[in-house]
Amino acid sequence: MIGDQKVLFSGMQATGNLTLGNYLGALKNWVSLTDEYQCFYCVVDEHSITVRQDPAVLRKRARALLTLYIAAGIDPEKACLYYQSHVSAHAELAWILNCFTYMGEMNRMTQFKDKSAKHADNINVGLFAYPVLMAADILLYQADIVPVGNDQLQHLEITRDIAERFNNIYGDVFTIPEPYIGKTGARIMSLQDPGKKMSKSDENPNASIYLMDDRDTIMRKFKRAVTDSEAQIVYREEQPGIRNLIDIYCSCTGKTPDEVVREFDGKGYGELKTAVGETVADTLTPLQERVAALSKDKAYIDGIIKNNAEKAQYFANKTLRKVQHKIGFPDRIR
Ligand code: ATP
Ligand code: LTN
Repeated sequence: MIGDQKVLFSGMQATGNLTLGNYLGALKNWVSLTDEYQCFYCVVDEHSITVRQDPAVLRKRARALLTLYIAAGIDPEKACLYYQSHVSAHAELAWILNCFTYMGEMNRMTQFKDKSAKHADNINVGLFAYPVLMAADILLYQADIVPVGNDQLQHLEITRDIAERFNNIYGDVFTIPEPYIGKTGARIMSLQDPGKKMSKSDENPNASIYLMDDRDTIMRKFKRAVTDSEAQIVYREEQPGIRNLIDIYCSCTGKTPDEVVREFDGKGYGELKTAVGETVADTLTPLQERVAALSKDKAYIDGIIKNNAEKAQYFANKTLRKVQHKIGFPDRIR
C-alpha cells in the first residue's frame, strides 16, 4: 500500500512500433486503473537488450514510448512513468533474486524457448534471466496487482514463487502480487492471420495497425484484412476474421458484439471494414496529435523523466535496503 491505495506495476518494452493490440489490450486499460491504484508504469529498457539493439534507435523508442504513455491519457503526476535503467535497484534486486531462483524452474519458461528459437545466434544469459528481472521490477514496489497479457502469466507465477520462497526464509519482505487480466475483447488478432495475435514483431506490416499509421494506411490495411467467404456478419468462432473486426470496433466504441451485429445486419464485409477503419483512425488521430504536441515540449517531458525517476528510486530503494539487510549485507553508514 502507498497511502490508502494498493500498488499496481506494469511495463512495456520499447522494441518495435506499438500496435493497436498494445493500445486496446494494455495501454487503454492502464489509463483507467490510475484512479484506483498507485500505478508504476515502466519503460523496461533493460529487458530490451536481451536481444541486440541499435543504441540510437533504442534511446529514441524508449522516449517515444514514455511520451505515448502520457499521450494515451496517463497523468504523470498521478502515476509514476519512468525508465527501468534510471532506477539501479532493478538490476541490483534482480542479481539477488537470481540467487533464489532455480535453473529447473527457469528451464520451464516458454517465452525463453520461443525467443531462443527466434534468436538462435544470440541466446544470452540475460534472455534466460529475463523473468527474474521482471520479478525484481514487480517486487521492488511491493505491487499488489500486475496487469499482463496471457503470455506473461507464467512470468508472474515465477515471481510469486520467488517472493514466497524469499518470505519463507526471511519473513514478510515482499507483497505477493496478483495478475490482473483486462476486460474481454482485449485480445486483438493479426489482420492477415486472425489465428495469431497482432504483434509488433510481425514481419508483415499489413498484419498490424501501428499507433502512428495515418488514416489512409489504416483504411488500406482494414480493406485488405483477411475474412472468409461466408458473406455474413456474425460474431462466432468459425469466422475469426470478422470476429476480430467486431472486437476492434467494440473496443473503440464501447458497443457490444450484439449491437454491432445488429448495426450491420444485411450489410457487406466492405461496409464493416470501412466503419472499423474509420473508427480506429478516429481513435488514433487524437492520440497522434497529442504525441506530436508532447514531443515538441522537451522541457516538460524531461521534467517528468527526472521527477518520476526520483519517485521510483525512493520506493525501490526502500525495498532494496530491506532485502540487503535481511540477507546479511553490511548496513550503510549514514
Ligand atoms: P512482441 O511482438 O515484441 O512480442 P507484442 O506486440 O506481442 O510484442 P508485448 O511487448 O509482449 O507486445 O506486450 C505489451 C503489452 O501489450 C502486454 O500487456 C500485452 O498483453 C499487450 N498486447 C500485446 N499484443 C496484444 C494483442 N494483440 N491484443 C491485446 N493485447 C496485446
Ligand atoms: N515482459 C513484459 C514486460 C514487463 C513487465 C514487467 C510487465 C517487464 N517487466 C513487470 C509487467 C510487470 C512483456 O513483454 N509484456
